[in-house]
Amino acid sequence: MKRLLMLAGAALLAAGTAAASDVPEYTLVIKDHRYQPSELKMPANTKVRIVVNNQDPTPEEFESTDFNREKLVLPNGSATVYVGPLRAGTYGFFGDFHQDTAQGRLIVE
Ligand SMILES: [Cu+2]
Repeated sequence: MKRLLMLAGAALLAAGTAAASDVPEYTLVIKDHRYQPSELKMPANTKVRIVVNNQDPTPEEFESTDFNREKLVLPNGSATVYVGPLRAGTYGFFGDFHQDTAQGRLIVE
């Protein structure tokens, strides 16, 4: 009985690990208050992970009203944001602290 429970636990753990690594990951770099790249293509109806890497010496906030996310990214730091699943379309995002230059969009198709 004890052995059976341990096996069940191991199976759950393995399933969790597989699910996490199955999420497609994209990287966005913030440099000179701009997103690089400024356009990210990603699959429709799929949950994705975006790692936002801020290479500026000032904080930024990764934000989108189109897909409703807001995440602070520390100077020379990274933050992870889960997005979607989204329907096909174009979704804007911006850096809340430098909206004049930090603009980008997701092309979901
Ligand atoms: Cu904000």
